[in-house]
Amino acid sequence: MTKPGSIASSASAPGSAPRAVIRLSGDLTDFQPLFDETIERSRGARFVTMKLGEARLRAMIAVTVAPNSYTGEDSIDLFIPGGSAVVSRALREIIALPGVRQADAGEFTARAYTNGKLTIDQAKAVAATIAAENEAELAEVNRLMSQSLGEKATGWASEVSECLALVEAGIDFADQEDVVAIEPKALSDRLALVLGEIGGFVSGEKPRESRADVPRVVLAGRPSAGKSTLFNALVGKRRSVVDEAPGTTRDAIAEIVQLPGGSKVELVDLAGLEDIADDGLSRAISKRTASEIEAADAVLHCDPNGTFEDELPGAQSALRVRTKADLPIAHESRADVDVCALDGWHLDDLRSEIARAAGLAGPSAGGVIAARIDSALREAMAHMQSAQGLAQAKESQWELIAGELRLALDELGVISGRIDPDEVLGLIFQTFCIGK
Ligand SMILES: Nc1nc2c(ncn2[C@@H]2O[C@H](COP(=O)(O)OP(=O)(O)OP(=O)(O)O)[C@@H](O)[C@H]2O)c(=O)[nH]1
Ligand SMILES: [Mg+2]
Repeated sequence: MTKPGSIASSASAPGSAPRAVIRLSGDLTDFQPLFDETIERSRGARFVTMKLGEARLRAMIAVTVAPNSYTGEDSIDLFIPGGSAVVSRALREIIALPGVRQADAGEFTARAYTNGKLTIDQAKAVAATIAAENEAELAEVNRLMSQSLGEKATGWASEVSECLALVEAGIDFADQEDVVAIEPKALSDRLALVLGEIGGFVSGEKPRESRADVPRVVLAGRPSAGKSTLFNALVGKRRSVVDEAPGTTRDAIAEIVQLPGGSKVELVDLAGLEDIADDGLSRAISKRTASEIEAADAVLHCDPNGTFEDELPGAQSALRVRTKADLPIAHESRADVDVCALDGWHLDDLRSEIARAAGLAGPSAGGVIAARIDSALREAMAHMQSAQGLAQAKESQWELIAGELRLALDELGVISGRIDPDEVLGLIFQTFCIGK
């Protein structure tokens, strides 16, 4: 999965600082044109003169040579004055060199993994430590790491493989009546042991898979605030009726929306909040709207004025969204996000904010990895349970049992890194910050 070429990236936080570090990895000769001096292929720190077009910059470099560097390749840590203009200029010069390109997110660590410098658990720990956004997330990642789940999953996978081998042997010798590779009961018992162990690892919370378990995010606000227009823009189709007349939406309309980082929410367009007219229908609509707001996991308070003076009935904290941001307002917006659903302005920002407001991990490595591991374990368990069920049936269907065991193995392989490393690797390394 790693692309060839030498790579470079700033390893410092954005902004100015006394010193900045740029990391380079790959082939030292690719980087040689950057410097007046010849860069010896030997470990150590030295002062050099760096070329920035006609200008010259004194810099310090720390060279590590393959295979003893972080990436396992020849590497240079380049220390330069930390002004952000200098850093971006230097990076531009570096990635303009033939054979050198900007590193992808996580690429240094991906290379370390491919070059055998890190185990998958260690690579995940790097990802997680960089990205863990809060204490709870870090604790979750630590829980997974400290129990060296990779090793355990390998153990479970080898037990399941053994069962599979026996089942397949049974199928191969099905015509020889006296050969029984594994009795259904024995198979079921062996799987039960593994299931018991895996069960201890999956988190207590149910996975958010079924539609009902996806967080519900409602759009609330005055009539004609632009809720339905925003809803349609986020959903990507004209699902809700839009009209200039206030009071267009009368009922709750729900659609699943994909968010950055692979998470999903159920977005709900609601009727506008009005002073309740004294008729049965209006009251019923208001009641429905209020109960949707109260039950929601997150509320998007839509207000084209950006003042958010309306009280939302029973809502916990709401994300303040100024709609119709193409229309000027005479005061400063007090919104968390200003959007225009007509041309899509800031809708990506809004999507990220929705993920955060709905309590989804979003695109951070810790959450994504923990969720992926959890879902792989659950899937593996489900397949093993089906295999048990099939084994206990009157006529054991060995072909189907073998199929289920193979699927369980695929899932466990996601964690042990043996069978389907690419997918999980891609996931891990993409969630890194660039420069790691
Ligand atoms: N200029 C501008 N107009 C918008 C924007 N979004 C919506 N509108 C217009 O505002 C009017 C009301 O839009 P809706 O999306 O139906 O508003 P709503 O909040 O769903 O209204 P109700 O269902 O009646 O509560 C329509 O005429 C839209 O075309 C926007 O971003 N900019
Ligand atoms: Mg509407």
